[in-house]
Amino acid sequence: MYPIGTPLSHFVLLEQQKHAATGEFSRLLHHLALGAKMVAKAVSHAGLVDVLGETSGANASGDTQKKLDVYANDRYIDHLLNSGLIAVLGSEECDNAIAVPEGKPRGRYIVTIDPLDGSSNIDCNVCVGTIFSVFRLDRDLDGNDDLDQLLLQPGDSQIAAGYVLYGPSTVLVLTTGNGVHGFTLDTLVGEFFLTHPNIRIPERGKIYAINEGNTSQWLPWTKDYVDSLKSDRNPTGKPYSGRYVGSLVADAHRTLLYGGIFMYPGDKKNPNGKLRLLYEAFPMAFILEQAGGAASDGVQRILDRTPTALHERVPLILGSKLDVGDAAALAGARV
Ligand code: P6P
Repeated sequence: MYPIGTPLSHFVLLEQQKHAATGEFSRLLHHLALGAKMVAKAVSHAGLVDVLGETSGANASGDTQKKLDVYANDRYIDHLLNSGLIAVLGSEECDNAIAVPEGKPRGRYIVTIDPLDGSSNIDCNVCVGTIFSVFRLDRDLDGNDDLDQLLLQPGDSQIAAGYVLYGPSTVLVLTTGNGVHGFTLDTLVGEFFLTHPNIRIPERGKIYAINEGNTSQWLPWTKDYVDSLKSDRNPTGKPYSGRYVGSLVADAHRTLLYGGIFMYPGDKKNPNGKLRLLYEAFPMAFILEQAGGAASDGVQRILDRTPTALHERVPLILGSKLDVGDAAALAGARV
């Protein structure tokens, strides 16, 4: 257990020593943290610099790209590609795999990233975030690799995952497979400091998060489950509170710290839901499981899945183990 206030750079070095790591992973986290600091600054000044507003572009999922989306994507991608540690990158903002440019050093790490999640909330100053997963190849690339295919790694093969919440403070939540730890950015010092060591989610919570605007499209199990949470017909015997930000990182962070359940389930209109498997559900599932929670797609454990496409969507039921178990059982999951 590291003391509150441990700088992220120190935490990463201590973890590296614990695993007799080469230092490459530490350098990778440094580049991710650098990207986070730059995006945090841009997000906090968005209203002051002409960074708000939309570009004329749209991303692979068809979402209109906000200028900050593009800025955030460029910052993270530039830092990672210049690290010399990357085999291939995948980003919500890019249709296909991102290769390391010819002539630049490559490595064995794969990073998939949603550079600025929840960006539809930017113009009204609601929390947004960055979500990422890290995988590691057991070999160097050869000239014949299909980079798009290389991104489609199984959920359980993640070696690290994290998110950055750009809110009243900027918080980086990270797992490397040994628990979940939260770091808060001191903007004056320019360093992340350990503020939430060894985060554990309550076994059951009292808060549910789902977009009730989709009620008319819900499958019967979703309606039955949410109705039970809004009444005393649930294991707590009391109604849950409803909270929904509409920014996955904000809703997931509250769920991680306070417990309860977040759902973006499949429905009659979108059987696979809205959220993306590779760079939203996988990292959040790894983090929640490492904190003692759970993540299901309503049929199976999220981390048991292997993507078939970079921008594949997946139903997501995320949160406290008992709450996710209740919902997944109603959905018919093999729990
Ligand atoms: P809805 C943001 O656009 C996002 O991708 C996630 O951050 C968030 O959880 C979800 O979409 C919100 O979607 O349909 O409720 O607005």
